Amino acid sequence: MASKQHPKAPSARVSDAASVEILERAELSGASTAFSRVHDQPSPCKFGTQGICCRLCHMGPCRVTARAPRGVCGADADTIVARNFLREVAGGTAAHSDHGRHLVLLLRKVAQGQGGDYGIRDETALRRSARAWGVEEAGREPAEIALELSDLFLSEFGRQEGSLRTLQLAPRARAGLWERQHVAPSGIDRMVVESMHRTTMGVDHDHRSLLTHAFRTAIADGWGGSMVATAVSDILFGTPSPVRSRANLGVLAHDAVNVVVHGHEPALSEMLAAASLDPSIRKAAHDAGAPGGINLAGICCTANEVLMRHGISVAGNFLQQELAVLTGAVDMMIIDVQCCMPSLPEVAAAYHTRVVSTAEIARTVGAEHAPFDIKQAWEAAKDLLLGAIDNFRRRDPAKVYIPDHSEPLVAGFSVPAIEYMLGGTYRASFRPLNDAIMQNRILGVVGIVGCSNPREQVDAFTNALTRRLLSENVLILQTGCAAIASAKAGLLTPETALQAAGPGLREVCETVGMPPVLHMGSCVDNSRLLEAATRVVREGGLGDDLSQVPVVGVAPEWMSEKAVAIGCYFVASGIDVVLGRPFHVGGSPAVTQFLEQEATGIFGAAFHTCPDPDQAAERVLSILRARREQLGIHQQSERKLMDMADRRVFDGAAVHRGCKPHGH
Ligand code: SF4
Ligand code: MSK
Repeated sequence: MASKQHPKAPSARVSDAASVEILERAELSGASTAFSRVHDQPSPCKFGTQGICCRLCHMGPCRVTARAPRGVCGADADTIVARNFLREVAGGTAAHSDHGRHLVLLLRKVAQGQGGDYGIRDETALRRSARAWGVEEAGREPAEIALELSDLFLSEFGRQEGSLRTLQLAPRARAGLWERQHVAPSGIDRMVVESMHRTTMGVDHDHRSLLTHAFRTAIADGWGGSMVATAVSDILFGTPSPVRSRANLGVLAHDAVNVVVHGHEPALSEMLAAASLDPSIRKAAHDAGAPGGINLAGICCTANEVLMRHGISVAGNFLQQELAVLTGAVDMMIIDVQCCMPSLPEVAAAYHTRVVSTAEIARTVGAEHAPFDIKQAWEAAKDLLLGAIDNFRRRDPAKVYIPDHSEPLVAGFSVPAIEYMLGGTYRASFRPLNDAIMQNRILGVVGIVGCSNPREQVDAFTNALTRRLLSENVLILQTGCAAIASAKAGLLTPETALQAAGPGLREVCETVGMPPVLHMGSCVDNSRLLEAATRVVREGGLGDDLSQVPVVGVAPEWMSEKAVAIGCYFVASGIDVVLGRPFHVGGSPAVTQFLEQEATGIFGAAFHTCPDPDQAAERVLSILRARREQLGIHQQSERKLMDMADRRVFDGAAVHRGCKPHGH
């Protein structure tokens, strides 16, 4: 059913020209999209927004008001808000970590020779991970290493007692702090289960206790499930390195079969990427009247996975999933898990587009379901592509409108790739970055991550903040839909971004041949940001812990509970997080104070909420400057390259801290 006329023009609700054009057409046709439905949900429930609605038992639901400050059981606003917050963190942790588990199970099958068409594509990544997690690799066969490593990873999910082994990857000072604060997590699954137990009616009622467990659970996500997911993806599919591509709806093609992969898990999309190049598939597409063959493109983080490793183009980020279908040019949209809207089949019904779900745990009413069996992955991928080719014949050219907008980009910045850019093959190192920060040519490093949200103009906050911070000599790391937002704005090309960069940042980037905005992957790959920040600590000269380094995280347009978990593991790691949208915790001043102030006393970092990009930029800059001041590097240093004597001092300090770079 058509929604009410939206009071804001499409150009006020989305930022990029392609989305504006499609949204204008959608409104003319009365198509329902997130942009029209958000207008049908104009004032979110204030109890939900403030986190003071509880439906954890059937004496309720209860809502806290001035007249009724407690639920039937006696729970007050502090308890209810903290329980709701912890459940969000548990949900986000579960999503990232279950993704990681699926990959570990695949690695294990590969190691046992039962991985079907999958194999170990990156033996260097396997050996690097083995060394990082303390698995002997010298003189052993890849399969043997992979089996022991996958068993170790699986034990991290089920560990009942003691801390996660993967916490060893954090700086020693941070891991020690977690132990002292009793937030070092045990098994990843155990943390999620315990979160659900603590929040069930009549268990944990102390907001500090609940929130402390939220941070503990989030550490199990960032340093556990997500870190493992990234490591195993690199082993199975390759460690990303810089690659050129394009982003926005204009990557869809008139003369090719458009297959859009959407979701998060890379196993099927990797196989689709390979199958799309198979001569028999290309011939079938050609025979169907598509001289361009198969045009594989991505949405959301499945897009980021295949972009990072293959340069496959990006059709859009989260809020462009429906817009892609509305081009009338998508012959098949293949969805896996997370961030796939249940509305897709309804949007697709007006076109020939087939929406195909592939994950056993993720069904969508109205979508076709083609369960993905890894044992027949190659055949499954080819079958899907043949189905898309067949459907291409049903495409109605009269209904097709592909906006002529896409931007070039460079992505693929894994930590080894950054290290290589900074130091070259023989002296791959973060030293040049640390030196540039210490010399004040780079003010600091900021991770801009997260989603897009139809309650704000899509991508606007992310891109305004990115431009402003670049001009202030801040190196930007991006993941997820925020990275795609910047790609669509042309900010992921070295040339454009360098024009926006301040003089110090520009000079460093030009010297080492590195762009000032680095696309580091999907939302699960925020683990790469933790890894990069840890490398900075281990390189020496910028403190012993992540809470000292001039690094900040920002989630400008977040919407997912995964972003809540990510924010919590950044803060628990000692990295301040600026939110463009507040959490649903305003109903409890005590919870707000814990997250925004008391967290600093525990972790050395906290949350900050800044609902506009200028305010967010000022907050980020003040945090970076404060950290620089504490390190004593706030004055502009005389520019001086490190000589060997300096280097020995830092190397000695690193050894003293027991910090060895990964893989050494
Ligand atoms: Fe109400 Fe307490 Fe039940 Fe929540 S747990 S619904 S506050 S009675
Ligand atoms: S896809 S979680 S909208 S980043 Fe990872 Fe994008 Fe956020 Fe989903």
